[in-house]
Amino acid sequence: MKAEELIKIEDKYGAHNYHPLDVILTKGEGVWVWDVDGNKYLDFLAAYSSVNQGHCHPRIIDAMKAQAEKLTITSRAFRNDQLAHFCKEVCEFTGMEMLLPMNSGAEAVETAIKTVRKWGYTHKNVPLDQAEIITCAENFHGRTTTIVGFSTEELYKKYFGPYPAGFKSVPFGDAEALEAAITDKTVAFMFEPIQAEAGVLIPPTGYLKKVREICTKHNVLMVADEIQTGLGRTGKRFACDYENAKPDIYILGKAISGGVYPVSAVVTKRDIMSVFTPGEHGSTFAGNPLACAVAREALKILVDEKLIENSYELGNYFMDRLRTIDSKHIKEVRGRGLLIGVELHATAGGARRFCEALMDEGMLCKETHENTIRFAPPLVAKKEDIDWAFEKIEKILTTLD
Ligand code: IF1
Repeated sequence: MKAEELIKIEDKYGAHNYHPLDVILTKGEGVWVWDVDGNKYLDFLAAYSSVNQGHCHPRIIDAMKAQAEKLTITSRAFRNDQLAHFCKEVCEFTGMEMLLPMNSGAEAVETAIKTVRKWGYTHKNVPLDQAEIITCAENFHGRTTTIVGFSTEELYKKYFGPYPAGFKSVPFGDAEALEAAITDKTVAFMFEPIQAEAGVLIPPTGYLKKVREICTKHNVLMVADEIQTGLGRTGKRFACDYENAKPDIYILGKAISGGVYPVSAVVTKRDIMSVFTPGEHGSTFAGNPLACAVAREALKILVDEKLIENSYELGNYFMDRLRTIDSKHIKEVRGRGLLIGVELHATAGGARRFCEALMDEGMLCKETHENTIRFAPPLVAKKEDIDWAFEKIEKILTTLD
């Protein structure tokens, strides 16, 4: 079927909750994807940082096929022989003690919210149903009704209320505002160590360390949403590692399965995770053997192929090169590892037209918040891929008016 026809049908029968670039992909391998007309593109979005291991990594696909032929799902009514390994391996990788598996990122965020609330009632004597969670302005943690309720972005939340109580907002990067917002009822501070959706915003140096100190001082749980920034995306295992600030809870998703299957998780210390008793939380699909087998292989690849180190080195190399571009449109290049934002001036006419022009050059990326182009290639990218992309980016940023 022709691309135009597919677009027509999708627009007729599919909800219009996205505004995708009109490229219809049908195949992927490593950093490359192909459209239905046979055109090849370098994928510099990596499905919002989920295919960090590259598209259709043969080891992940083999693990998936092998497990699919054996056993796919048992539900948690019974045990399966993959879950134990998955929990142990992720705990060892993160330096944590216990894991609760879920499917989507938003579900893991919801799980973390339930965890810290129950912890507050059982470990901190917060009066029942009065727990407060502090979040950041311009956060992005997902799309459930609870999560959009504490979003500060009108597009994500308006018309979807009423919203649950129990959330407070402070400016991102402002440790004093966080400390001032804490009360006896505060159970947690939940944040992204780099705000990706908000435009790849990196907090001031020392912020993460201060957050750690403040949370410890006030007996408030530090909950890092590393769904996007974790597992090597920013050039370290976790974005929090840049300041050796270890949170009490990591929320993980996306690349934990290499983007091959929806897998997410909350990982934390034993005394915190121990708040859950049987029946209080769960999901039909969470922790199924297919998910666990895929995620186990994806995690091993990050280590075996040194993708975290690669992200660090190539990210710095890429940012150095981007900073040499002499374009009237560029306001700032910022990022960590291979999570990079190029913010354009308000006069540039929005980032989307640059993404569209890059698509015509054979490169896929996505604007975020109007004026920022985000570059987040799979972490298996090589220097030559970055150089290839750089030529295109430089061309577009210096030739478009
Ligand atoms: C969409 C952005 C990326 C996330 C963090 C939780 C979730 C996400 C830090 C929820 C999801 C996605 C979802 C995607 C767009 C996207 C995104 F542009 F909105 F910000 F990646 F950059 N925490 N991020 O980034 O995870 O439930 O989606 O598995 O279309 O909504 P999910």
